[in-house]
Amino acid sequence: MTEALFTPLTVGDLTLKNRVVMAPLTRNRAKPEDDTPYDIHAEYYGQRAGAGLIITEGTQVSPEGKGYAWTPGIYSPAQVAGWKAVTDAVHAKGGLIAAQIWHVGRISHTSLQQDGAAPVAPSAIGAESKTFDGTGFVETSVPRALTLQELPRLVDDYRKAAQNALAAGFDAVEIHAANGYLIDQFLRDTSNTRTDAYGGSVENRVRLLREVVAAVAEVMGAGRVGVRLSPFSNANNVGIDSDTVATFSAAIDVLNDAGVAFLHMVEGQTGGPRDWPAGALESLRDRFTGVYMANNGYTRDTAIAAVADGKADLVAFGKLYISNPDLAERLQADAALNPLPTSGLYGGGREGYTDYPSLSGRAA
Ligand code: 8OZ
Repeated sequence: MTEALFTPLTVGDLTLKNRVVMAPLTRNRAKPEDDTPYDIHAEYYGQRAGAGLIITEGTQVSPEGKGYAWTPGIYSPAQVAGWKAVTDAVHAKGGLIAAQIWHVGRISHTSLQQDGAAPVAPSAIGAESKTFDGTGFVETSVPRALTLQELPRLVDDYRKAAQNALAAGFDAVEIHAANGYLIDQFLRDTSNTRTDAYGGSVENRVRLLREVVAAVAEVMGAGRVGVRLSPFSNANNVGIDSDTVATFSAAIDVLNDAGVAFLHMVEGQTGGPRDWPAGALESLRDRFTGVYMANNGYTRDTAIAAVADGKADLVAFGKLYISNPDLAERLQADAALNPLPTSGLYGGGREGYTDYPSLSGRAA
């Protein structure tokens, strides 16, 4: 049964060498002037190429999509060049890597926006959440509601991000539709009170997701697209939808209709308890017709059991990948894991980033 986690799997157009995925991890180390990845990003991701698939940290599709200091973008030529070095490093070590494309919506601050503009969101409702502006944690700014006329531009930003991901050599794209960021804000009736074609009914609230998935799939091919959802999470104080199963069933139907390769599911509260109403997660998981990637609090034992029992096709590990560059190899060997770090998570350079030892005792 142990082997279940370490056997290859075809995921859309890709063949993963094992079922261990490196989950997206925001580390706030991009070049401050232009949100470009450094050479240490290439080193960091290259060290982790033993995963069946790496999913990058969230990378903003536009300056407007930025919500934290020092997160990387994927909209400029310099950013594409920086990411090309990353994908080259991963491919040189036999790995596969997907770009997670991200727009934070209202989880931002005017100081992070061009000309100090208000962040954008489906509705002008503040999140009562915090973000990091480069000096400390600050309350997120009250957003302005996107107009109906500018939504095609927004979809286009995702399309361009996918084109850039392709140009940068990524094997796939994961659309970030989780954790209370822009697409999740559109999905839920707590953060979306629009009265036009993008709000109100469930069909309307999934419309932006449908259009973004279509645009990205047109560029990448649906077999190279995944989507991350977190239906049961109140991350970034997004608010729990009044009918989570109905809303997210419709979201999953969007993914099924488009034939995307994988659904990346945050099971329960992001980084917290694996809680959901009885049967709700299972009904969403069973509804999806593609490859199901489970995430949130998995250990070696629970991951092996989930794959062996058919409850997951892939398991994404976040925290464990921070200090264990060779996590997949360690899990397979049932080797000891490096302890989780308590500092160096967000911001800084090599320290706490590329200096964790692999099994051989050297930095990977
Ligand atoms: C931690 C810090 C900042 C952003 C997410 C992109 O939760 C994030 C994130 C996580 O999806």
